[in-house]
Amino acid sequence: MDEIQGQLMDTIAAIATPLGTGGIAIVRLSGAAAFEIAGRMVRLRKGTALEQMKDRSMALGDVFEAGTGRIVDECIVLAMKGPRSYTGEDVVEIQCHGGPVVAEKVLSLAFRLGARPAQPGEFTKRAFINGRMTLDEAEAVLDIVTSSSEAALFHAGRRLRGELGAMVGQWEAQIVDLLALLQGAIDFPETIEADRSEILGLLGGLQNDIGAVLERAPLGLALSQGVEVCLVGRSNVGKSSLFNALLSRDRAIVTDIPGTTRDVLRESTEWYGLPVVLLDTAGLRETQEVVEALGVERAQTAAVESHVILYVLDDTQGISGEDVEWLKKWQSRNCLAVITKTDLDKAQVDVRQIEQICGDRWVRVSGATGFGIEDLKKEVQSMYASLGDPEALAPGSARQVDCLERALDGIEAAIEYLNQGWTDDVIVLALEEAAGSLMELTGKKVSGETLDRIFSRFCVGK
Ligand SMILES: Nc1nc2c(ncn2[C@@H]2O[C@H](COP(=O)(O)OP(=O)(O)OP(=O)(O)O)[C@@H](O)[C@H]2O)c(=O)[nH]1
Ligand SMILES: [Mg+2]
Repeated sequence: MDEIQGQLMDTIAAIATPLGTGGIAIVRLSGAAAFEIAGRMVRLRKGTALEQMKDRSMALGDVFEAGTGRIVDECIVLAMKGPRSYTGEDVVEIQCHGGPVVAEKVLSLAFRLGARPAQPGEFTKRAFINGRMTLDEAEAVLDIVTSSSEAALFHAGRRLRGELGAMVGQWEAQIVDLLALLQGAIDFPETIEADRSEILGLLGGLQNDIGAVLERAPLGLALSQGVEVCLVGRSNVGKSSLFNALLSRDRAIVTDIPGTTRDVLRESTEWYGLPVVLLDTAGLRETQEVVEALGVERAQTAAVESHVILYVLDDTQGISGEDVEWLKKWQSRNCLAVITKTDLDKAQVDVRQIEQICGDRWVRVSGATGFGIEDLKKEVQSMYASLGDPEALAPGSARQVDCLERALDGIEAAIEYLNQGWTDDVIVLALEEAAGSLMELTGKKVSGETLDRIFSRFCVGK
């Protein structure tokens, strides 16, 4: 943590609002010299010094260029003294007019007076390092900023308010108590005896609780990162037309030439509250053409790596032997057969044949008229709705899932050792692993490398 603490010496600055024209832009400074730097670039209208501003107060002022004295813009200054600020340090926010030139100019003045450019997520990283939030809460901040649906927003909100962290903290405390008991029994075997059946009961409870939260992980990850839905099928069946219809815009090139799509196209969207990343791919076919062959390879990889496969069939052509092979190969995954071009009334796809492979997981649509498109979205959304209540508490990142899985492994190992009659020191080792993994989740125990990985995903200014 020392190396991490060392980074806190500088005063950082960044524009906290998106670049572009708008009502206001906010330039944010954080660090020991925030008030001093802001005081040398903003003159308050009431005539008092900015450094004297009371904690959590605001004042009208003018940003001026040191040296020339030229006024850059009028502004509102917000003063927040550490430790009761977002970062836990002294924070000054300068609200100027919302134009990119003015905001950049104000920021450049802060840099000239000694602030350094903030790295992505550095304000939130400082909040974590200064104990203003736990690591799972910091991750929730990012999920709120990037949430692409209301369900995702509410889910991240619960985590930002520390509900997941509090639960994990309780589990950790229970394990730490057990560790103290076991350690006592090891050190003072004559006076302390750990009741093994009681410990087994407690560990069984923890196993159930952590297991229940882990079961909701697919839903939590879907909400925070989006469900990857991949359109695949033979060439020219109408995948790109569906891609456009599902996005309600003309995103992918559509032609009647087989092999039109080459690369994988990805677009974010939302279907009935479910954040979705939709993928369009090259048609699956044997080809000697180098670029197309690479595209076909990528299509298969994309399908396998996606959460949901939409296998597209052309209703004017029917089902080929290849279609049957692909459908059989992917039916154990979340695969839905999508029969398109139904507007042409050819009805060549034998639905009974589809049902034999996919059961009731098929829909009829038309990329040209939009028929069935909403039903298709609802069908995918319902696959996820069946995973559980979207408002229920669940981990929101692969990192959190990994920590919980390792904690569960540790607990299950301890249960096994207890049942097999191993000595207390072996059980202690397994439980230490479990407690350590839970501490990693909330950030009580974390490496600088993990922090860098988490915060590099943030934008500058957050
Ligand atoms: N009438 C009708 N024509 C469609 C429909 N969907 C696609 N088409 C036509 O079918 C042809 C192929 O459509 P695409 O969407 O490019 O097919 P694709 O599967 O993406 O093709 P590749 O990228 O080559 O694999 C085009 O001429 C489309 O206009 C549909 O629902 N109805
Ligand atoms: Mg295409």
